[in-house]
This record gives sequence, C-alpha cells and structure tokens, in this order.
Amino acid sequence: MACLKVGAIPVACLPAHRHAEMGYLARHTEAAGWLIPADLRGVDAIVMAEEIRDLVPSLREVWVLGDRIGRGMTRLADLLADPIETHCPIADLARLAPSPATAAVFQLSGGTTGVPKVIPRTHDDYLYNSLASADAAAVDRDSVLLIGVPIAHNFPLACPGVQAALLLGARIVLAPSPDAETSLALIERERVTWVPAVPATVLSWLDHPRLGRTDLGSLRTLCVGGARLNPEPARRVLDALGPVLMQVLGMAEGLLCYTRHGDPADVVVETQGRPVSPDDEIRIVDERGRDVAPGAIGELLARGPYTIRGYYRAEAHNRTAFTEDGFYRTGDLVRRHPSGNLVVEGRRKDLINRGGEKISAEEVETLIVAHPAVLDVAVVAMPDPVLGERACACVVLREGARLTLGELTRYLGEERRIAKFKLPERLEVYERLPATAVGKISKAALRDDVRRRLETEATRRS
Ligand code: J2J
Repeated sequence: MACLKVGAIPVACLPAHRHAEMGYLARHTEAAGWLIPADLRGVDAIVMAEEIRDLVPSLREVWVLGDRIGRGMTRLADLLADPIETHCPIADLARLAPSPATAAVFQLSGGTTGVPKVIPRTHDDYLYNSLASADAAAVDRDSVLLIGVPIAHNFPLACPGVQAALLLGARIVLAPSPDAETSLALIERERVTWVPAVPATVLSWLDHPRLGRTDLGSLRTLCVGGARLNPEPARRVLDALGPVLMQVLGMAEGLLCYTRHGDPADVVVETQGRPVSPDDEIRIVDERGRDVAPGAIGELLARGPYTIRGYYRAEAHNRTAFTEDGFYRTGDLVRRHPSGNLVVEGRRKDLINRGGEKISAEEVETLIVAHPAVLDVAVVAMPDPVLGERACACVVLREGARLTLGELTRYLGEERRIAKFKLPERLEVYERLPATAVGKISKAALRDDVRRRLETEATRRS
C-alpha cells in the first residue's frame, strides 16, 4: 500500500517462486528492491536473494523480515524503527503521488509462454477493478473478508479483495492457510462474511468433519473461481451452506465476471457469471476470429476499462495475444448461457490449471528438454479429483537413457530451481510422441492416452 502511495511498483510474486522465477522477474522488471521473510517455507530466502542480487544489477536493496540478514541487507524492523519523517517530511512523500495512468502493480500472467508475462495494472484501472467488483460481488464497509490464498494474486488482492476492503473500510482477516480447519475456525470466530476460494479449497471444506460443527451464520458469500467449479460440487455448496455461492471468472489481465446474489440457483450453479462493468466488451469467436452463433462455443475476447492492452516489455507476444483493435485473447473457450452469463467449456491456451495455479506447459518443457536423458517432451494436464488438473510430463528418451519421475523433479527443483507447484507429478515414457495432421505434437492425443492409463490403473486397484 505504501508503494502505491509513492509510485513504487510492486511485482506480485508468489511465495512459491524460486530462483528461476525470481531471477527472471527481477531482471525483466529491473526491480530495485526485494522484501523477503528470512525463512520462506523452509527455503533460505537470504541465500536466494544474495545469489540473485549478484546477477541483477538493478537490485540494490533487500529488506528482510526476521532477525537474520545477509550482507548489505536491511532488517525491516530497523527500517520501521527509523521514522520516515527524520529523512523526508510526509508532505514531500505526498508530492510523489504517481500519475493515475501509470503502472501501479505488476501482476503475473497465468502464462502460456516460455517465460512468465508481466501485466501492468495502472492506478486508475486497478482502482476501478476493485470498486466495480465490490459492487458486483456485494462487498461493502460491513464486510469481513477472509484471505487464505497468497495475497499477491489478483483475486485476493483486487477482486474485490484487500484493495476494495481498505478503500471501503471493511475488515480483512489474514489466514495462514486456506485449509478447512483454519478457515472454518476463523469464519466462526471473526464473523467472516466474504471468502474468495478456488474449487479445490471448497471441495476440501465440503468433505471436512468440522463443517457440520461450525457456526457459519455470518457467511454471505463464498466466491469461487480460478478454475472450473463443476455443477455437482456447486450444488453441494448450496445444500451445505445455503445461498452463499458466487462464481467468478477472473484473470489478472483484467476482465471479471461474477454471478450475482439473487441470480436463480441454476445460473449460480452452472455459469461463471457476467462482466462487472457496463463498459466491458466481450466477443466469442471461432478460429478465424468470427463471432460464433448464439450459444455456441468459441474463444473469449475481452476489451474494457480495466483490461490491459499489452504485457510489459513483450512486443512480439503482444502482437498475437491481442487483436488489432485491442481485444485481449483470453485463450478460454466459453459459451453464452441462455441467462446471458458465460460458461467456461475449456481452453485453447497451452497451460495446466493446477487448482487455480497456472503452469505454462512451454516453460516447463523448455527446461525438461535440456535434461541430458530427454530427446523430446510434452507437458499435458491429467485429471485430478480435487485439484482439477495436474501436470504429466510425456517424454521420449535418448537412446539408452533412463529417467524416473524422482530424477526429473530433482533436476527441475534442485538444479533449475523452479516453483514446486510446476513440477510434473507423473512421467510417461514414449517411443515417439503422437503427431497432428500438420506434424505438431498432438497434446489432445497425449491427454487422452494419459487419462486412459489413469483409468486402467484405477480399475486395476479397485
Ligand atoms: C474456469 N476457469 C477459470 C473459472 C479463472 C478472480 C478469480 C480467478 C482469477 C484467476 C482472478 C475461472 N472457471 N471460474 O484473477 O481476479 C481460468 C481462466 C482464466 C485464467 C486466469 C480473479 N476463473 N479461470 O484465476 O490470471 O483460464 O486469474 O483465463 O490466475 O484462469 O488466471 P489468473
């Protein structure tokens, strides 16, 4: 929040990010400072920051939360003990107030490309984003929001999230984890009214014995998005918790769709909502960019007051990620429900949606193909009953080479040092990868094959 006041741009990194992501993002954004806890989920973040600082010339400052610091770093506690007024009158700081049309926050794209894409959200668009979604999603000054997902994500930060809560004077409860035990206890104790969640979280709550023992009378809205919530668990939410369900189709690039309280139950259960702004323009188009017939499936394009027109420093990618007249190609396949709301039916983009965390297939493939045992690779989604999808690496090995899943994940995690959620959770070895008519790897055929193998294993077990 202080950064926003003075025009410093926070990069919305995740606690799961490691050397690979942090190094790339620091360099790409020319980050000047890094704020870290000394211990980051068991990883020594000080050592990580020292290493990356040595490689990234722009990175001058590292502030550490905790007692231990590295060379040339600053303890956050010392910074706080040294009042800003002794260096610079508050009035001078106020004069730093940034221009509304400049970048406020760098969000990160769920991404389909070899490296993460940086999304410049401006002060004016992000403010509007928060307030317009508060209006649609029924957050006001009496709301109490429970935030259990990493706070830098667009959803808990700005949709309507922490930003709208602070703007409107609502209350925020920060949970250390979204697990059922923690969340349900906090909802009861803090009289929480509004909870953002991914479908995997909701499923874990529905199955948890604590659910029946908890007073959830304060809860008005369980807002679910980030990945598809199937109608069956959606109905179970209504049965177990009453009419609190709200679905959201959101994206860090902008466009936000919500179902609304007061929508008929079937609309809340079956659709992912409609845009928050009367100025949002959406189109549903076929492969040649023509509008599909009403109710047919096509790719969702979006343009509007808070949807970006380009990624940061990504000229080549921007030429294909946006239409000539400025629509963002979401890569999501949707259809219009008779109610006018959108239903997500699939996607055209090449990513794995692991319980709401997005994994770019290309990013992981580029690393895997550099492994000495690997000749060719495709990373595809495999179905998972809770997370929705997980990543499976399909590889062709070099002659005489061998590779196990353990070796592959050790290589990716310990040598290439990528975020843990991106590690493949299954390895399939092929003689050759199936091809499409034009000779590209057929990911559809691979997905089908992996699904069949999982089903066979499941029947064999039962
Ligand atoms: C199916 N797919 C969905 C849904 C997002 C609120 C909620 C989520 C995000 C988010 C967000 C989906 N059903 N209900 O930023 O403010 C998939 C789509 C979409 C992509 C965006 C928010 N809700 N998705 O998930 O930038 O594929 O934002 O294009 O991480 O998630 O991912 P991301």
